[in-house]
Amino acid sequence: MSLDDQQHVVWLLDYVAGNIRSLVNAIERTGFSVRWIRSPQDLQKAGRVIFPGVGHFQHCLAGLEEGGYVEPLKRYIASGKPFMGICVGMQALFEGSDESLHQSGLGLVKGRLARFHEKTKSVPQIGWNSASIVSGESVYGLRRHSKYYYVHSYAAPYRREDWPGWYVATTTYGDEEYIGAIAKQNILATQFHPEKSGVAGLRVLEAFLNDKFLAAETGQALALPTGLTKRVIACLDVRSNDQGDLVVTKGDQYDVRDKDGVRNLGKPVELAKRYYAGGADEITFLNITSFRNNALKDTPMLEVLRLTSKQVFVPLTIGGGIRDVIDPDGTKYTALEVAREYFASGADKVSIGSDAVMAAEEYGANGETLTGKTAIESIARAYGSQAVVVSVDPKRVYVADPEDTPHHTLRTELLGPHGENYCWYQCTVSGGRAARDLDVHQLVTAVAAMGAGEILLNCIDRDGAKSGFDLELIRDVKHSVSIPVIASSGAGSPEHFAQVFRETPVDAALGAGMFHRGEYSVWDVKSHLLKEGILVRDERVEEESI
Ligand code: 1PR
Repeated sequence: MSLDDQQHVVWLLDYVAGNIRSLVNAIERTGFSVRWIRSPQDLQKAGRVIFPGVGHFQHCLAGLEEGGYVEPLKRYIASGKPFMGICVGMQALFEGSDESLHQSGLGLVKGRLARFHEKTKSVPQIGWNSASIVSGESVYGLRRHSKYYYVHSYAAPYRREDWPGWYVATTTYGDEEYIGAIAKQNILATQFHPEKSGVAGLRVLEAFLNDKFLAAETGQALALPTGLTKRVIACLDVRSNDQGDLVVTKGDQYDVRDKDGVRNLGKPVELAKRYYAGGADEITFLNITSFRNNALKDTPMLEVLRLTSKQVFVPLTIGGGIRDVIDPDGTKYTALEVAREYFASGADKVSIGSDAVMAAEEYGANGETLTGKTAIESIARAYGSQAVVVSVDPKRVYVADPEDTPHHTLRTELLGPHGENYCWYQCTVSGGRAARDLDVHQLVTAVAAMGAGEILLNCIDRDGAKSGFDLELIRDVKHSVSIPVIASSGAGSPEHFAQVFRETPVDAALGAGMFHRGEYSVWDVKSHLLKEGILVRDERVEEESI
C-alpha cells in the first residue's frame, strides 16, 4: 500500500469480533476506509490505529495477551503514530480495573478504574454526558458544550495531579468526577463512543483521523450544565402490512389494525433518519411479528438496520425474535447467534421480550439460581450487559386487597372498575397475546440478576392512549432494580415527558405514536424539557462539521 493510500486508512484492532459495525460506518462517513488488524505483525504496517474495546476489562486484556498483541501495541503507540482507544479500548491503557483485580492493563496511563457507586444512581451509566478538557482547550474536536454517548459501569476517577503532560477531559456522574477522554500527542482515548455521539462524536473522530490535535473552539462556548442527560427515544414498531411492505405501525393497546388493515405510518429507515436529524437520543426498532418464523438471514429487519446504521449515528436498539430459533429449513440458531446477526448489521443493543419472561419463570422455579445459559446471560457475556435490554409488556390487574394475590402489589391512586385501590402488573408474551403467572417485579429483578443492562418498560393499558406514562409502574420498577429504566407507552405530548422526568427517577422516556402521526417532533419534546429545567442533549449547539 502506498503512503497516499495509507493517509485515508484506519486499522481496527477488533480481535474479539465485537459489535463495531457502527464504528466502521462512522469512519466511512468521514471518508476513511477500514483495514483489519488480524495479527500482531499487522501493527507494523498500520499508520493509524483505533482500538474499540468491547465487553469486560479482563476479557479485553486477556484477549490482547493471548493474541500476542501487548508488546507490539505498546511499540506501535511509542512510535508516535496515531492511536485511538474507545471505551474499554481507553480503559485498557490504564494500570488496572476493579472489574478484574488480577488483570493488569497496559499501564500507559496512571491509575485504575473503579465501579460507579450504585446507591444513588443507575449502573451502568447509559446516556449522554460531557467531556470537558480541564485546561479549556479544544483537543481533538472535544467541546465543552457537547454531549457524548457513554455506556459503562467502571470509570477512571479524576485526580488533578495524576496526569502531567496529558490533556484530560472530565465528566461527572452523580457526585463522581471521572475521565471522559485523555489525549497526548499521538494518543486519543475516549470513554464515550464517538461513533454513537451524533455530530459531536463524528467531529472528534474526524479530528483524530485528520490529525487535528489542537484547535480553537469555534462557536459560542456555552456554559451548559454538566452531568448525564435524560434521554428521549423514538420507537418504531415494524411489521409487514397486508401488501407485504415493511412499515412502521402503531397500535392502541397493541392492536395495530384499523378498518383498512395494519396502520401504515411510514417507512422505517426514513423515519429513523428524520428522528435522528431531529435530535432523538436513541432509536429503537421492534419487530412486532417476530413470533412468525422467518429464515434468519432473510429477516427484513437486518436490511433496515444496515441502511439505518450508515446514516444514523446514535444508538440503535433492535427487538423482536431475539431467542433460540429454527429456520423453516430446520437450521437452528441460538439467541446469541441471532443477536450476532443484528450486531453485525449495525445494532448497538438487542431487546429481549418473550424469552426474558420464560427465563425469569425458570429462574423463579429453580430457587433463583442462574444457569448461565439464558439468552440474556450468553449475550451479556459476549457483548456486555449494556448491549442487552429487556422489553417488558405488562398489563395492570386490580385487586381489592394485597392478600388476594401472591404477586407484588402496589397501592394505586387510579382506582379499578370496582373501586379497587391495589394492583399488580402481569407479564405477557407474544406482543401481549398471552398473559403469564409472573409479575413485573419478579421479571425485572430476575433479568437484572442475569445481567440485563436496561429495562424498556412498556404498559399495554397505556399504549397509544396519549394519556401519559404509568408513573406508578415506573416508580415501582425503578425501586426494584439499579439498572437504567426507559419509560414507554402513553406519551401524547411534550409535557408527558416532563412529568415522567419530574415525578419519577426514570432514566429515559420513549415515544412512538405522537412522533409518527406528526403531532409533535422530538425537538418539540426537548425544547419543552429544556424550558422545564430538565437536562437533555441539545443537538442545536452542534453545527454539522463533516
Ligand atoms: O417477544 O422478544 O419477540 O419481542 C417482541 C417485541 O415487540 C416486544 O418488545 C414487544 O413489546 C413488541 N410488540 C409486540 N407486539 C406489539 C404490538 O404493538 N402489537 N409493540 C409490540 C410494542 C410498545 C411500545 C410502543 C410504546 C409507545 N410496542 O414499544 O412503542 O407503547 O407507544 P405510544 O408512545 O404510542 O404510546 P419478543
